Amino acid sequence: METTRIPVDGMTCQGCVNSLTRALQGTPGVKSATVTLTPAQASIEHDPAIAPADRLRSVIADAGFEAR
Ligand SMILES: [Cu+2]
Repeated sequence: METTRIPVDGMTCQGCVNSLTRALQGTPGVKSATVTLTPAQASIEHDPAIAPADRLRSVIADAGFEAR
């Protein structure tokens, strides 16, 4: 298990935070995800063998946000 912090652009409200949290937590290999607006980022505890950082970044993009 590994923790990765990814800055996220495009979130404007708590609804964005909630939907991104759900998308990340619904991803296989993700144990937990904490998303905040300030700072705008996602902190994700994940198994990199199942959910590598690249996969997490594409989940963020698919949810409509931009992983920096
Ligand atoms: Cu929003």
